Amino acid sequence: MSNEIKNKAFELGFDLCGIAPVRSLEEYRDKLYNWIDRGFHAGMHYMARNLEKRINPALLVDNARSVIVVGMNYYRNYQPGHDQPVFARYALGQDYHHVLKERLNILLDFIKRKRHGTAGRVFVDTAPVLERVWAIETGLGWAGKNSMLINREIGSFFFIGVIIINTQVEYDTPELKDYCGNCRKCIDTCPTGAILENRMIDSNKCLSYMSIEHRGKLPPEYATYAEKKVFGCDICQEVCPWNNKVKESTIKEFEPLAEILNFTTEQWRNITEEEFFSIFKESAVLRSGYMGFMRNIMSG
Ligand code: B12
Repeated sequence: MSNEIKNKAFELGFDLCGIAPVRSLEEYRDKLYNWIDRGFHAGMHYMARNLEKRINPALLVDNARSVIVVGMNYYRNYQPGHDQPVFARYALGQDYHHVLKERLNILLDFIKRKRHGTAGRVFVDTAPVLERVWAIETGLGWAGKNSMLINREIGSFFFIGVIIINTQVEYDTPELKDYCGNCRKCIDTCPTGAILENRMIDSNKCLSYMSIEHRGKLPPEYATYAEKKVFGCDICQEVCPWNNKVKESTIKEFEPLAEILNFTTEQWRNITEEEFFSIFKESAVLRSGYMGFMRNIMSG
Protein backbone atom coordinates (compact mmCIF):
# COMPACT_ATOMS: atom_id res chain seq x y z
CA MET A 1 0.00 0.00 0.00
CA SER A 2 2.79 2.44 0.90
CA ASN A 3 4.51 1.89 -2.44
CA GLU A 4 1.24 2.46 -4.25
CA ILE A 5 0.73 5.71 -2.34
CA LYS A 6 4.26 6.87 -3.16
CA ASN A 7 3.99 5.96 -6.83
CA LYS A 8 0.73 7.86 -7.06
CA ALA A 9 2.34 10.86 -5.31
CA PHE A 10 5.21 10.88 -7.82
CA GLU A 11 2.74 10.52 -10.69
CA LEU A 12 0.94 13.62 -9.35
CA GLY A 13 4.17 15.63 -9.56
CA PHE A 14 5.46 15.38 -5.99
CA ASP A 15 9.23 14.88 -5.71
CA LEU A 16 9.29 13.33 -2.25
CA CYS A 17 6.94 11.16 -0.22
CA GLY A 18 7.34 9.42 3.13
CA ILE A 19 5.01 7.85 5.69
CA ALA A 20 5.21 7.68 9.50
CA PRO A 21 2.96 6.48 12.31
CA VAL A 22 1.02 9.15 14.18
CA ARG A 23 2.49 10.01 17.55
CA SER A 24 2.63 12.89 19.95
CA LEU A 25 5.81 14.88 19.21
CA GLU A 26 6.81 15.10 22.88
CA GLU A 27 10.50 15.85 22.32
CA TYR A 28 9.57 18.98 20.33
CA ARG A 29 7.20 20.31 23.00
CA ASP A 30 9.85 22.40 24.81
CA LYS A 31 11.27 23.78 21.55
CA LEU A 32 7.87 24.93 20.38
CA TYR A 33 6.70 26.39 23.73
CA ASN A 34 10.06 28.09 24.19
CA TRP A 35 9.84 29.65 20.71
CA ILE A 36 6.41 31.06 21.56
CA ASP A 37 7.31 32.11 25.13
CA ARG A 38 10.26 34.10 23.83
CA GLY A 39 7.99 35.87 21.35
CA PHE A 40 9.83 34.54 18.27
CA HIS A 41 6.49 34.19 16.48
CA ALA A 42 6.26 38.02 16.47
CA GLY A 43 2.79 39.15 15.37
CA MET A 44 1.69 35.68 14.12
CA HIS A 45 -0.77 35.18 16.98
CA TYR A 46 -2.22 32.07 15.32
CA MET A 47 1.10 30.34 16.02
CA ALA A 48 0.47 30.63 19.77
CA ARG A 49 -2.95 28.97 19.49
CA ASN A 50 -3.67 25.23 19.35
CA LEU A 51 -0.18 24.29 20.56
CA GLU A 52 -1.31 20.89 21.85
CA LYS A 53 -2.91 20.11 18.48
CA ARG A 54 0.36 21.12 16.82
CA ILE A 55 2.20 18.60 18.98
CA ASN A 56 -0.33 15.79 18.81
CA PRO A 57 -2.17 15.16 15.49
CA ALA A 58 -4.54 12.75 17.25
CA LEU A 59 -6.27 15.90 18.54
CA LEU A 60 -6.68 17.12 14.98
CA VAL A 61 -7.99 14.06 13.12
CA ASP A 62 -10.27 11.39 14.63
CA ASN A 63 -8.50 8.04 15.07
CA ALA A 64 -5.39 9.39 13.35
CA ARG A 65 -2.96 6.56 12.53
CA SER A 66 -0.65 7.54 9.66
CA VAL A 67 1.02 10.73 8.45
CA ILE A 68 1.89 10.96 4.76
CA VAL A 69 4.24 13.79 3.88
CA VAL A 70 5.07 15.03 0.39
CA GLY A 71 7.60 17.51 -0.94
CA MET A 72 7.26 19.50 -4.16
CA ASN A 73 10.17 21.39 -5.73
CA TYR A 74 9.26 24.95 -6.70
CA TYR A 75 12.66 26.28 -7.77
CA ARG A 76 12.67 28.47 -10.86
CA ASN A 77 15.56 30.29 -12.50
CA TYR A 78 14.63 33.90 -11.81
CA GLN A 79 17.01 36.84 -12.08
CA PRO A 80 15.25 40.16 -11.51
CA GLY A 81 16.83 43.11 -13.33
CA HIS A 82 18.36 46.16 -11.66
CA ASP A 83 15.16 48.13 -12.08
CA GLN A 84 12.93 45.37 -10.71
CA PRO A 85 11.93 44.37 -7.16
CA VAL A 86 12.77 40.89 -5.83
CA PHE A 87 10.06 38.32 -5.07
CA ALA A 88 10.85 35.18 -3.06
CA ARG A 89 10.92 32.14 -5.35
CA TYR A 90 8.05 30.40 -3.60
CA ALA A 91 5.70 33.21 -4.64
CA LEU A 92 6.60 33.55 -8.33
CA GLY A 93 3.74 31.46 -9.69
CA GLN A 94 0.35 30.31 -8.47
CA ASP A 95 -0.45 29.97 -4.78
CA TYR A 96 1.14 26.74 -3.54
CA HIS A 97 -1.68 26.10 -1.06
CA HIS A 98 -4.08 25.45 -3.94
CA VAL A 99 -1.56 23.69 -6.15
CA LEU A 100 -0.60 21.18 -3.44
CA LYS A 101 -4.06 20.76 -1.91
CA GLU A 102 -5.61 19.89 -5.25
CA ARG A 103 -3.08 17.10 -5.75
CA LEU A 104 -3.22 15.96 -2.11
CA ASN A 105 -7.00 15.56 -2.39
CA ILE A 106 -6.52 13.36 -5.47
CA LEU A 107 -4.00 11.30 -3.48
CA LEU A 108 -6.39 11.00 -0.53
CA ASP A 109 -9.21 9.86 -2.84
CA PHE A 110 -6.85 7.27 -4.32
CA ILE A 111 -6.08 5.93 -0.82
CA LYS A 112 -9.78 5.87 0.09
CA ARG A 113 -10.56 3.82 -3.03
CA LYS A 114 -7.76 1.35 -2.29
CA ARG A 115 -8.41 1.07 1.42
CA HIS A 116 -12.11 1.13 2.24
CA GLY A 117 -13.00 2.87 5.46
CA THR A 118 -10.12 5.33 5.21
CA ALA A 119 -10.89 8.89 6.19
CA GLY A 120 -8.43 11.73 6.50
CA ARG A 121 -7.50 15.37 6.04
CA VAL A 122 -5.01 17.23 3.90
CA PHE A 123 -2.85 20.05 5.25
CA VAL A 124 -0.70 22.67 3.59
CA ASP A 125 0.71 25.35 5.82
CA THR A 126 -2.40 26.81 7.39
CA ALA A 127 -3.40 24.26 10.06
CA PRO A 128 -1.64 23.59 13.40
CA VAL A 129 0.68 20.90 12.06
CA LEU A 130 4.46 20.86 12.62
CA GLU A 131 5.05 20.13 8.96
CA ARG A 132 8.84 20.21 9.09
CA VAL A 133 8.97 17.81 12.01
CA TRP A 134 6.68 15.38 10.15
CA ALA A 135 8.89 15.77 7.10
CA ILE A 136 11.84 14.73 9.28
CA GLU A 137 9.86 11.83 10.74
CA THR A 138 9.01 10.50 7.30
CA GLY A 139 12.58 10.77 6.00
CA LEU A 140 12.23 13.74 3.66
CA GLY A 141 15.31 15.45 5.10
CA TRP A 142 16.73 17.25 8.11
CA ALA A 143 16.12 20.60 9.83
CA GLY A 144 18.94 22.83 8.59
CA LYS A 145 20.57 25.57 10.62
CA ASN A 146 18.31 28.04 8.77
CA SER A 147 15.38 25.90 10.06
CA MET A 148 14.52 24.86 6.48
CA LEU A 149 13.83 21.23 5.74
CA ILE A 150 16.71 20.21 3.48
CA ASN A 151 16.84 17.14 1.25
CA ARG A 152 20.13 15.84 -0.14
CA GLU A 153 18.72 15.43 -3.65
CA ILE A 154 16.52 18.50 -4.08
CA GLY A 155 17.87 21.02 -1.53
CA SER A 156 15.33 23.16 0.32
CA PHE A 157 13.33 24.99 -2.35
CA PHE A 158 10.36 22.68 -1.92
CA PHE A 159 6.94 22.86 -0.32
CA ILE A 160 5.66 20.40 2.24
CA GLY A 161 2.17 18.89 2.20
CA VAL A 162 0.63 16.49 4.71
CA ILE A 163 -2.19 13.93 4.74
CA ILE A 164 -3.29 12.38 8.03
CA ILE A 165 -5.40 9.22 7.74
CA ASN A 166 -7.16 6.88 10.13
CA THR A 167 -5.71 3.66 8.69
CA GLN A 168 -2.38 1.95 9.09
CA VAL A 169 0.06 1.40 6.22
CA GLU A 170 3.75 0.39 6.11
CA TYR A 171 6.01 3.05 7.57
CA ASP A 172 9.39 4.44 6.62
CA THR A 173 12.22 4.06 9.10
CA PRO A 174 14.54 6.90 8.14
CA GLU A 175 18.02 7.46 9.48
CA LEU A 176 17.85 10.81 11.23
CA LYS A 177 21.04 12.50 10.11
CA ASP A 178 22.15 16.10 9.92
CA TYR A 179 24.22 17.14 6.90
CA CYS A 180 24.90 20.79 7.79
CA GLY A 181 28.24 19.90 9.38
CA ASN A 182 30.29 22.95 10.37
CA CYS A 183 28.73 25.15 7.71
CA ARG A 184 27.07 28.29 9.07
CA LYS A 185 26.71 30.32 5.89
CA CYS A 186 22.99 30.93 6.48
CA ILE A 187 23.53 32.18 10.04
CA ASP A 188 26.42 34.43 9.03
CA THR A 189 24.76 35.81 5.88
CA CYS A 190 21.32 36.68 7.25
CA PRO A 191 21.55 40.50 7.22
CA THR A 192 19.30 40.97 10.23
CA GLY A 193 20.68 38.17 12.41
CA ALA A 194 17.31 36.41 12.45
CA ILE A 195 18.73 32.87 12.56
CA LEU A 196 19.21 31.63 16.09
CA GLU A 197 21.86 29.09 17.02
CA ASN A 198 19.26 26.38 17.76
CA ARG A 199 17.87 25.92 14.22
CA MET A 200 15.09 28.36 14.80
CA ILE A 201 14.19 31.79 13.55
CA ASP A 202 13.40 34.98 15.41
CA SER A 203 10.54 36.09 13.18
CA ASN A 204 10.73 39.65 14.55
CA LYS A 205 14.02 40.01 12.66
CA CYS A 206 13.24 37.83 9.63
CA LEU A 207 12.82 39.77 6.34
CA SER A 208 10.31 37.18 5.20
CA TYR A 209 8.13 37.85 8.24
CA MET A 210 8.50 41.61 7.93
CA SER A 211 7.53 41.73 4.27
CA ILE A 212 4.70 39.17 4.36
CA GLU A 213 3.15 38.86 7.81
CA HIS A 214 3.93 42.09 9.61
CA ARG A 215 1.13 44.64 9.67
CA GLY A 216 1.79 48.33 10.14
CA LYS A 217 5.06 50.18 9.72
CA LEU A 218 8.30 48.35 8.98
CA PRO A 219 11.18 48.58 11.44
CA PRO A 220 14.02 50.84 10.22
CA GLU A 221 16.35 47.89 9.54
CA TYR A 222 14.03 46.61 6.80
CA ALA A 223 14.91 49.41 4.39
CA THR A 224 18.62 48.99 5.12
CA TYR A 225 18.74 45.23 4.57
CA ALA A 226 15.88 44.34 2.27
CA GLU A 227 17.69 45.25 -0.98
CA LYS A 228 14.57 45.58 -3.11
CA LYS A 229 12.77 42.61 -1.57
CA VAL A 230 9.08 43.17 -2.00
CA PHE A 231 7.71 39.82 -0.87
CA GLY A 232 9.51 37.17 1.20
CA CYS A 233 13.22 36.48 1.47
CA ASP A 234 15.43 33.65 0.21
CA ILE A 235 18.86 34.71 1.46
CA CYS A 236 19.28 31.80 3.90
CA GLN A 237 18.39 29.35 1.12
CA GLU A 238 20.40 31.02 -1.66
CA VAL A 239 23.63 30.69 0.33
CA CYS A 240 23.01 27.06 1.36
CA PRO A 241 25.46 24.73 -0.44
CA TRP A 242 22.72 22.07 -0.62
CA ASN A 243 20.93 24.35 -3.11
CA ASN A 244 23.90 24.60 -5.48
CA LYS A 245 22.69 21.86 -7.80
CA VAL A 246 18.97 22.36 -7.48
CA LYS A 247 16.93 21.58 -10.63
CA GLU A 248 14.09 23.65 -12.04
CA SER A 249 10.57 22.67 -11.06
CA THR A 250 8.49 21.24 -13.89
CA ILE A 251 5.18 22.16 -12.27
CA LYS A 252 3.43 24.44 -14.73
CA GLU A 253 1.54 26.35 -12.03
CA PHE A 254 4.86 27.55 -10.58
CA GLU A 255 5.83 29.39 -13.76
CA PRO A 256 6.50 33.02 -12.77
CA LEU A 257 3.71 35.49 -13.46
CA ALA A 258 4.35 37.64 -16.54
CA GLU A 259 4.06 40.81 -14.44
CA ILE A 260 6.73 39.60 -12.00
CA LEU A 261 9.08 38.96 -14.92
CA ASN A 262 8.33 42.18 -16.75
CA PHE A 263 7.21 45.04 -14.49
CA THR A 264 9.77 47.57 -13.32
CA THR A 265 9.85 48.91 -9.77
CA GLU A 266 8.36 52.14 -11.08
CA GLN A 267 5.43 50.26 -12.63
CA TRP A 268 4.80 48.31 -9.40
CA ARG A 269 4.82 51.58 -7.45
CA ASN A 270 1.96 52.82 -9.60
CA ILE A 271 -0.40 49.85 -9.51
CA THR A 272 -3.89 50.42 -8.14
CA GLU A 273 -5.54 48.19 -5.56
CA GLU A 274 -7.74 46.76 -8.31
CA GLU A 275 -4.70 45.90 -10.42
CA PHE A 276 -2.99 44.30 -7.40
CA PHE A 277 -5.93 41.96 -6.83
CA SER A 278 -6.24 41.17 -10.50
CA ILE A 279 -2.54 40.36 -10.96
CA PHE A 280 -2.24 38.30 -7.78
CA LYS A 281 -5.73 36.71 -7.72
CA GLU A 282 -4.21 33.21 -7.71
CA SER A 283 -0.96 34.05 -5.95
CA ALA A 284 0.43 33.78 -2.40
CA VAL A 285 1.38 37.47 -2.69
CA LEU A 286 -2.21 38.33 -1.71
CA ARG A 287 -1.10 37.51 1.84
CA SER A 288 0.60 40.87 2.43
CA GLY A 289 -2.45 42.73 1.13
CA TYR A 290 -2.24 45.79 -1.12
CA MET A 291 -1.19 48.02 1.79
CA GLY A 292 1.66 45.72 2.81
CA PHE A 293 2.82 45.31 -0.77
CA MET A 294 2.87 49.06 -1.40
CA ARG A 295 4.61 49.67 1.93
CA ASN A 296 7.36 47.22 0.89
CA ILE A 297 7.79 48.54 -2.64
CA MET A 298 7.95 52.14 -1.45
CA SER A 299 10.62 51.38 1.14
CA GLY A 300 12.87 49.40 -1.25
C1 B12 B 1 5.26 30.34 10.78
C2 B12 B 1 5.95 30.02 9.47
C3 B12 B 1 6.88 30.95 8.98
C4 B12 B 1 7.37 32.12 9.83
C5 B12 B 1 8.36 31.57 10.88
C6 B12 B 1 9.44 30.67 10.28
C7 B12 B 1 10.02 29.63 11.21
N1 B12 B 1 11.25 29.27 10.92
O1 B12 B 1 9.39 29.16 12.14
C8 B12 B 1 8.00 33.05 8.74
C9 B12 B 1 6.95 34.06 8.27
C10 B12 B 1 9.25 33.81 9.16
C11 B12 B 1 8.25 32.05 7.61
C12 B12 B 1 9.17 32.25 6.62
C13 B12 B 1 9.42 31.33 5.59
N2 B12 B 1 8.70 30.23 5.31
CO1 B12 B 1 7.32 29.51 6.48
N3 B12 B 1 6.10 28.58 7.57
C14 B12 B 1 5.65 28.83 8.77
C15 B12 B 1 4.73 27.68 9.23
C16 B12 B 1 3.28 28.14 9.04
C17 B12 B 1 4.96 27.21 10.68
C18 B12 B 1 6.44 26.96 11.04
C19 B12 B 1 6.59 26.64 12.51
O2 B12 B 1 5.89 25.80 13.04
N4 B12 B 1 7.49 27.36 13.20
C20 B12 B 1 7.74 27.13 14.60
C21 B12 B 1 9.10 26.50 14.77
C22 B12 B 1 9.33 26.27 16.26
O3 B12 B 1 9.01 25.24 14.12
P1 B12 B 1 9.98 24.81 12.91
O4 B12 B 1 10.77 25.95 12.39
O5 B12 B 1 9.15 24.02 11.93
O6 B12 B 1 11.02 23.92 13.70
C23 B12 B 1 10.77 22.61 14.08
C24 B12 B 1 11.88 21.71 13.58
O7 B12 B 1 12.84 22.42 12.86
C25 B12 B 1 12.40 21.09 14.83
N5 B12 B 1 13.80 21.31 15.17
C26 B12 B 1 14.35 22.42 15.62
N6 B12 B 1 15.63 22.17 15.91
C27 B12 B 1 15.86 20.90 15.62
C28 B12 B 1 17.03 20.14 15.72
C29 B12 B 1 17.00 18.81 15.35
C30 B12 B 1 18.23 18.00 15.48
C31 B12 B 1 15.80 18.23 14.84
C32 B12 B 1 15.75 16.80 14.41
C33 B12 B 1 14.65 19.01 14.75
C34 B12 B 1 14.70 20.34 15.14
O8 B12 B 1 11.68 21.55 15.94
C35 B12 B 1 10.82 22.59 15.60
C36 B12 B 1 9.46 22.29 16.23
O9 B12 B 1 9.44 22.51 17.58
C37 B12 B 1 5.13 26.53 8.23
C38 B12 B 1 4.00 25.57 7.84
C39 B12 B 1 3.66 24.61 8.97
N7 B12 B 1 2.41 24.51 9.34
O10 B12 B 1 4.56 23.97 9.51
C40 B12 B 1 5.67 27.32 7.00
C41 B12 B 1 6.89 26.74 6.27
C42 B12 B 1 7.89 26.34 7.31
N8 B12 B 1 7.41 27.88 5.52
C43 B12 B 1 7.93 27.60 4.38
C44 B12 B 1 8.60 28.53 3.54
C45 B12 B 1 8.80 28.13 2.09
C46 B12 B 1 9.06 29.76 4.06
C47 B12 B 1 10.04 30.75 3.40
C48 B12 B 1 11.16 30.09 2.57
C49 B12 B 1 9.24 31.75 2.50
C50 B12 B 1 10.09 32.88 1.94
N9 B12 B 1 10.90 32.65 0.91
O11 B12 B 1 10.01 33.99 2.39
C51 B12 B 1 10.58 31.50 4.65
C52 B12 B 1 11.81 30.81 5.24
C53 B12 B 1 12.29 31.41 6.53
C54 B12 B 1 12.99 30.34 7.40
N10 B12 B 1 14.31 30.27 7.33
O12 B12 B 1 12.29 29.61 8.13
C55 B12 B 1 7.82 26.11 4.08
C56 B12 B 1 9.19 25.45 4.31
C57 B12 B 1 9.51 24.26 3.41
C58 B12 B 1 10.86 23.66 3.79
N11 B12 B 1 11.51 23.04 2.80
O13 B12 B 1 11.32 23.74 4.90
C59 B12 B 1 6.70 25.67 5.13
C60 B12 B 1 6.85 24.25 5.66
C61 B12 B 1 5.34 25.82 4.39
C62 B12 B 1 5.04 24.67 3.44
N12 B12 B 1 3.91 24.00 3.62
O14 B12 B 1 5.79 24.33 2.53
N13 B12 B 1 7.48 30.93 7.77
